[in-house]
Amino acid sequence: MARLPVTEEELIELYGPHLNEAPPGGWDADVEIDKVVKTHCCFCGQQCGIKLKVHDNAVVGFEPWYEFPFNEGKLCPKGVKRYLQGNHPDRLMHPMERDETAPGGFRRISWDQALDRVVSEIKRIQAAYGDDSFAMLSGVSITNEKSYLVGKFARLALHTANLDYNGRYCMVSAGVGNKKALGIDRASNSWADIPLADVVWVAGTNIAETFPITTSYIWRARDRGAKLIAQDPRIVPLARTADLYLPVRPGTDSALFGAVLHELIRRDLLDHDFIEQHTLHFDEAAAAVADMTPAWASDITGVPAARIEEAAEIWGTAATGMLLHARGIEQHTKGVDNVLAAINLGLATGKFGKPGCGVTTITGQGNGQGGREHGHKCNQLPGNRDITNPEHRKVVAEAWGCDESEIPGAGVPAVEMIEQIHAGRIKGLLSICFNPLVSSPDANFTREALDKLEFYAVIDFFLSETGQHANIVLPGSLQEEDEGTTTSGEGRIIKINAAVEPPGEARRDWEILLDIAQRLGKGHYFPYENTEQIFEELCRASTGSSADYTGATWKRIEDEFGLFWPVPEVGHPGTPRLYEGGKFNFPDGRARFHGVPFKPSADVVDDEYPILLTSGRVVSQYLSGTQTRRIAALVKQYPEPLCEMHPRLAESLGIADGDIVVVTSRRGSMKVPAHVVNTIRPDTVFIPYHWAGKQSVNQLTIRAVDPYSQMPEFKVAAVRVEKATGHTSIEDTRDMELKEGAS
Ligand SMILES: Nc1nc2c(c(=O)[nH]1)N[C@H]1C(S)=C(S)[C@@H](COP(=O)(O)OP(=O)(O)OC[C@H]3O[C@@H](n4cnc5c(=O)[nH]c(N)nc54)[C@H](O)[C@@H]3O)O[C@H]1N2
Ligand SMILES: Nc1nc2c(c(=O)[nH]1)N[C@H]1C(S)=C(S)[C@@H](COP(=O)(O)OP(=O)(O)OC[C@H]3O[C@@H](n4cnc5c(=O)[nH]c(N)nc54)[C@H](O)[C@@H]3O)O[C@H]1N2
Ligand code: SF4
Ligand SMILES: [Mo]
Repeated sequence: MARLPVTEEELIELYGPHLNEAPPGGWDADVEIDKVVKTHCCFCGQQCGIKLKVHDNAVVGFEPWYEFPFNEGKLCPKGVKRYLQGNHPDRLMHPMERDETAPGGFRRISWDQALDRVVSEIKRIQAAYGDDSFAMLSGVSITNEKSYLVGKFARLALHTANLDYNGRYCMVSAGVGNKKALGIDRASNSWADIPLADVVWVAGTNIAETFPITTSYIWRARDRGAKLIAQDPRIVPLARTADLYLPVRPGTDSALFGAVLHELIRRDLLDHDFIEQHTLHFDEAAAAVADMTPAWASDITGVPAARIEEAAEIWGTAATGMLLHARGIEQHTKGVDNVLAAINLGLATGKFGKPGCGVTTITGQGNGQGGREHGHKCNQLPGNRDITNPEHRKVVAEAWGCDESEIPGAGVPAVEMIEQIHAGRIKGLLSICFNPLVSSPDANFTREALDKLEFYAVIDFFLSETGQHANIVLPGSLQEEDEGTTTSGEGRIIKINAAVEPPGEARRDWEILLDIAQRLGKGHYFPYENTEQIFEELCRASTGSSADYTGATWKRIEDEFGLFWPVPEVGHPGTPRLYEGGKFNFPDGRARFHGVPFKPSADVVDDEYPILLTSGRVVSQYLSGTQTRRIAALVKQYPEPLCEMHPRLAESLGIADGDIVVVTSRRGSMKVPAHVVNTIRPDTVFIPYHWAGKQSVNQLTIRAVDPYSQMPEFKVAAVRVEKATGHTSIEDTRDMELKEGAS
């Protein structure tokens, strides 16, 4: 095992001396608790219920919240330790302005100075280069209320078309696929359906590490005798217990799904009545897979033909079944194709709209579901409406009290936005809740882009790696410092309760946005006194849309442990399971099959770059790591990135476990210790992506995107791997300068 021994000294060297110093008064065990607040975990899309313990305006501990039905008190390591971040000494306490002469590169300024500068730069840049030259990037760790507000703020206060969000790297391929095939972008079921499935198929998701609480739902299905199929280039923990493991080569899932559909047709394991009554275009899907035999797919995917046939047999003969997928099949230039190919399998066998049946993406980010409904995306208005559709624009203009002509058109998606910054077309940027320098593909390019901005302001509670490039830093709020709602991966709208006030001069995110709008002379569009008023407007704006919150109220959400949208009218009970009775969200009620041809990935292996690199997560770290790299107990669990590789590959390259290796793609290079494990394909290496600078795997990834969703291809890059030469130690993996254009 390559994991390095981590001493206290090493931790301090890596992360500074203040890793989780106790707040004044000490941690939980020693202090009297002023109050206990029922709320939810700030991290992943499961949004587990948790009770936070508060003392003297600091969160000092937690208790399980057993009554909350989704997780019934269970939490993963991140949920258990989340309370430690709020008191971290890196917490931003006052606004700052870039000043190269000041220690750390920033000097403290007042809120008035900071906001005046932000507003004058917005005005200057827009006057000189046009409104769209000032862009905004947002994220979905923020609540529904704030997501809605950001959408309206960017369009009406900044008056820019160029708003996009970090879900562009997360949920968009699933979103486009869901809307194209089913008409609604939401998980097809509440998780209560998982235990009712006779087969659970997990494709491209490391559930035990990324959605740990979902594991218990799958165990319940297995207790009833359900079969488990796992499709992943790595034998992830859940796959180790699977009835059928499909060791798919990265980037080839649509070939595998296609061959399964081919087999379902060949063996006539289809639900003909369902196809006839509730779907369209089956013939197109069938024609596309006519030549996709298991033998053909085996060559492409590396999965033995017999296993592909067995998958078809298990899925096609089971009375009920759920297919759960996540970024492993979605973060590709054919992410949408993969999603459509997975949905085809559900439609062909009638596995929708019934207990224990569905094909469902597992939403990643905390509010990755709600945040993709309320107008955050570059081409979207609230209620998951289309910003280019005149009808949709009219409805939203009415809800916003503006003239339709005031709403700008579609802007550019995140990767293109970074490219436009690089090209000098976008000159100014405001970001909230996004750390694109760590999380975007091709990090060297992103860094160059950030340095070209004439003005950049960031709203965050820690100074992220991206924030270090800002001209103005505005200290915003942690999740537990504000009130609102999120929508979990199940589609359950839940209530986030404030436990503490923002410390020092930090302010709630939404108040900062309102203040900027006011100073831009657009305050009349944002007359809110609290976030509940924003929620009420959001619900009204969603009426009649494909993400309908009309009947939701904060009170009902709290009283009923959440509400599953659509809630199309007051008193409506909510909709845990979509598509009941085979009714899909199109005027004719029919789901759409899609013909999905197989396409290769953007980055191809050759003699120079012969190995496939894929990237993802480990259980103890969260996303770009801004938050979890500041929590000592989580850092200790997996302190730095490692490069997983199979013993056979390691041997052929003369690499032993723990050796420092150099991984080089056509875009960049990094040094990282090897972690030799027999749970990965021998043609593939895996590096988790939670670290910055020279430890960032995104130095290697490619900017190619899916043509429908503009999702970047995080899951496939061609690389070469070599043992580092000369005397190389772990320090070199931390110190190596970023290389530009390694090829
Ligand atoms: N601990 C932890 N949990 C998290 C997060 C976190 O950062 N840390 N983030 C949250 C968020 S925002 C997200 S999006 C989710 C992500 O959740 P997941 O999608 O489950 O996580 P990943 O590790 O990105 O990728 C999942 C799996 O895809 C596999 N994979 C790679 N390439 C391919 C391929 O071509 N085909 C197939 N079939 N599989 C492939 C990888 O081996 C990996 O095991 O996790 C959420 N939960
Ligand atoms: N190579 C590779 N790259 C990837 C992925 C991968 O699998 N491989 N996965 C992609 C995926 S799925 C995702 S979701 C993205 C995520 O990428 P990011 O969205 O960039 O990651 P986060 O760490 O969530 O960054 C959010 C920032 O917002 C701040 N923040 C969090 N909550 C709040 C809040 O309430 N208010 C304010 N003001 N700020 C807040 C945090 O401190 C942090 O600085 O990364 C993507 N990048
Ligand atoms: S599973 Fe997700 S929501 Fe639940 S405790 Fe872990 S990180 Fe938090
Ligand atoms: Mo994500």
